[in-house]
Amino acid sequence: MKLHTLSLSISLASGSLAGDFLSVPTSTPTSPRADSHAPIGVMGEHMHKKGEFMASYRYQFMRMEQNFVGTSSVSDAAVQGLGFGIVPTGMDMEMHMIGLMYAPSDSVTLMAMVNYVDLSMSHRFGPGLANEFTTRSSGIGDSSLTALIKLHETKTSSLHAGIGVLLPTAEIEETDLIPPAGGVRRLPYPMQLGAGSWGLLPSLTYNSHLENWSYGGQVKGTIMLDDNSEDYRLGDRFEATAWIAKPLGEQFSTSLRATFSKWGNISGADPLIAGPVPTTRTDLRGGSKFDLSLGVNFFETSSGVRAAAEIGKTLWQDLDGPQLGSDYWVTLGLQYGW
Ligand SMILES: [Cu+2]
Repeated sequence: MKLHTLSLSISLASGSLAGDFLSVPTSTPTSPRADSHAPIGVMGEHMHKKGEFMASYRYQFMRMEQNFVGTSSVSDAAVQGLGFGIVPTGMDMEMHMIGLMYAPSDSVTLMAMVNYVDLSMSHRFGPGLANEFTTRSSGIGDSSLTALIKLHETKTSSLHAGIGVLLPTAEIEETDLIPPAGGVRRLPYPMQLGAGSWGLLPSLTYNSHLENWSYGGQVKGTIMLDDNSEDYRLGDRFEATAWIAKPLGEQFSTSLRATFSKWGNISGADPLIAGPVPTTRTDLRGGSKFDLSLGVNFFETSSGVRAAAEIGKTLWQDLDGPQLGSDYWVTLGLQYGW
């Protein structure tokens, strides 16, 4: 039974499919395959059987550096030359994501997620950009509640929709010492910990599990529904991703994934966010990018514990800038179903 739980913590459809191929009766879909879960950077990509729970922890690190205007990278001096006295030179984003899934029925899985965010951004300023400083912020980020609804299922494939609500839990009044401003100030938009708005999170996910490999895809949106407490709303976001995965032995699988993301500028403005730096501009936040990522999944069948890692690199980006570009990211995750 434990095995069933594990496999189910993955993907209903994938479970039954893989089960078939492994000569497991379809009535008790078991999927002792590491690739029955998508790469760890994808969320809400599997459903559960009635009565099952799954808890997960994900850690994500993202490195941003190099300013872009459109698809071209620009030097720090060039950014200064555009009239910005302070130039962001790099940003590290760390996210701890706790998730809980529960299936009240075979056709509906509920998912709750809470994020803790840790940000730091380095800058240069002054004549010859000779001075530097770093700002930091950390705390509760965005949270969400999502229902995943099964739309279609065959022996080898499944399709489900997600409809989620983004909760306005993110702390967006973060401050830190800004030396060129001579004191502690409200930090610019990308240093705030999330949207702080109500939002809608629609998604559509397809999974297919064949005998020797699997593939899937997901499209999802983040649509802001109102201005946050500081009188602005982040731009909507759209993401499309597709992956292929291959089992390696009994407990491992590897994956290759491509992701396209597009997000808008900020509407409204926080009157406390000001200064001669691109990160205070609401019209220099939007953009789009294309990432390629490699992943590995590990599934310890006797304990039901899954561990996974994925590393991604941004290969192309088109930013309303000057805006710091994304360089690479790493996601590590642990999942346990019961
Ligand atoms: Cu799950």
